[in-house]
Amino acid sequence: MKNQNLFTALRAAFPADGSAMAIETDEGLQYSWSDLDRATAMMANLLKSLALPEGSRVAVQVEKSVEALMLYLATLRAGYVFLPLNTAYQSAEIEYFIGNAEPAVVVCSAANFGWVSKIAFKAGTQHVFTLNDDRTGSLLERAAHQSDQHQAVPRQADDLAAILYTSGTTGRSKGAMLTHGNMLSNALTLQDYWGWKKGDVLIHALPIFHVHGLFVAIHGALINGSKMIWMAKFDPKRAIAYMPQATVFMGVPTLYVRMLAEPSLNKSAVQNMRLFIAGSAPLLIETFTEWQEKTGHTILERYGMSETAMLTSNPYGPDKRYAKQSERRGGTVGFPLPGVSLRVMGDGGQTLPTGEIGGIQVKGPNVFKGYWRMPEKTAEEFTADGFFKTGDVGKVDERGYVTIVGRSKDLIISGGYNVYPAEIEGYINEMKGVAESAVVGVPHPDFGEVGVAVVIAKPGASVQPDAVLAGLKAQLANFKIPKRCFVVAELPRNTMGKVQKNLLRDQHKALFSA
Ligand code: MCA
Ligand code: AMP
Repeated sequence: MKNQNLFTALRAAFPADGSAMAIETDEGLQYSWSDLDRATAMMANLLKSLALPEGSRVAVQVEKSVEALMLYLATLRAGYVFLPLNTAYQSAEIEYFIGNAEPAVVVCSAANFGWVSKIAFKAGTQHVFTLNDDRTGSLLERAAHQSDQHQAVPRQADDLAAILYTSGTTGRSKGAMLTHGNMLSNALTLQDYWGWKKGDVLIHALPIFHVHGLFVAIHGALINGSKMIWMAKFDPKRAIAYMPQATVFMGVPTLYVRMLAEPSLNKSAVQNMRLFIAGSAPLLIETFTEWQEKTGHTILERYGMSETAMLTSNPYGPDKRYAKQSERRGGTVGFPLPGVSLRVMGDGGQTLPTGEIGGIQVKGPNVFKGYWRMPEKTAEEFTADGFFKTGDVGKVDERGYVTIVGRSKDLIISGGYNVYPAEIEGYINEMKGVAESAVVGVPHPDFGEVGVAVVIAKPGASVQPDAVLAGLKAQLANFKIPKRCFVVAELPRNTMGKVQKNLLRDQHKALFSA
């Protein structure tokens, strides 16, 4: 059967001139296409030399760097499964992911080697390497002794390429298993749908441990043989300053909000740009409109999930292949991508007519294989006829535009990161003196939405809001920490005794109004 290794497809798109520049970093480092090819070969040979079992996971928690990107590509090339981990995750979070995924290889920063290696060895991991964002660490030292020639390991479309952990509304995080076929089909679809052109240059400003920065942005550039301007960390001033040398930008809404606050953002700064894409969280219509006014560009909003990569997108422009799809409409996430079936379902399991609001379900070559070692959870999330239940609530209008109006899952999306209230509440409820808690999302001018914790103390106990937040900070990734905490006498409940989170959201909705 034909080799469907995603790396092989990306590699095939590298420009014939290997000396041309593939990546230029904000530190002034330059990487050519042959640098990418040779360095990923060396890392793939290192992985090969470890004689890992088929399907081994390579778990990686390192700062963003081009070498970290190379490690991702090398893992694909060697036929193993990549497991990216947010650098904000702390030990309890990492212990769960490593314990659950049982990676054969773990790569972390030298600064974290002590605690990460302890967790990894306890979970049975054989190899722990270090990789720092200054091109040092044992991974590169060991790879330096390897050959720079490597034949990509053949993979089938259905073979695993990556596992992305997404938190659960209840219970622990689930590892979404994405295949080579899922990601290659999505990359090719987006290359076409977004009109990627020869000569495009992408400003890569997002972290590389989630779908947006790792897959949508990187696959998009590589499968088009396009150069990337690589920002280790997003900075609005510098992002704008790169625009005269670039054509495509991708960001979560917070990045657009922050750029809009910069006086340097104007029509002349963006005149070389072809396309601005937003996603991962709702783009406010105010941001969409203000961007249009200031830059003359219409942001293209799209919608996806870790489990599915990209599902829908506003159109790039008029395209005779897709009737009626020409205008990018603010407040909508556009049309189901070619190959994606999307339907809106009522509570009774019936497909709803145009314009009615219900649960969004999807099917397509991009939809994941299931949750890692959770067959029951996987079965629950799919319908009998093979549609995946996204947990998003929305509608489709008469022209086919999809709008997301809410979520049936209790989830806060803050600055593009997902925060599950159930997880935070679990930690708060364990604290001394706490009887119960509720975490809700409220509007925030910078992050779109942030968490607020509302806590009830046990009778006779005294609980301090700052102590609750400090206690959480010691255990959880920083973006999950609620921005405010209130200790109250009681929580609003319905007649069934269930906490009415909508009332709490309403009560605190103006906390951060600008
Ligand atoms: C940072 N902080 C946050 C967030 N980020 N608080 C809430 N939400 C956040 N997202 C807090 C930190 O806890 C810290 O607080 C303070 O802000 C400064 O932290 P720092 O790391 O310096 O922040 P930053 O550099 O300003 O980061 C903001 C950011 C970042 C650039 C917007 O959050 C970011 O890169 N977001 C993008 C996330 C992303 O790529 N999502 C894609 C998911 P303290 O000092 O109190 O500790 S993929 C996906 O959703 C799907 C599939 C899709 O459709 O794409
Ligand atoms: P994740 O679990 O990080 O993959 O986040 C996926 C979720 O992000 C989706 O289920 C949506 O709720 C949300 N999301 C992604 N893109 C958009 C968008 N353009 N508008 C609204 N929500 C979005």
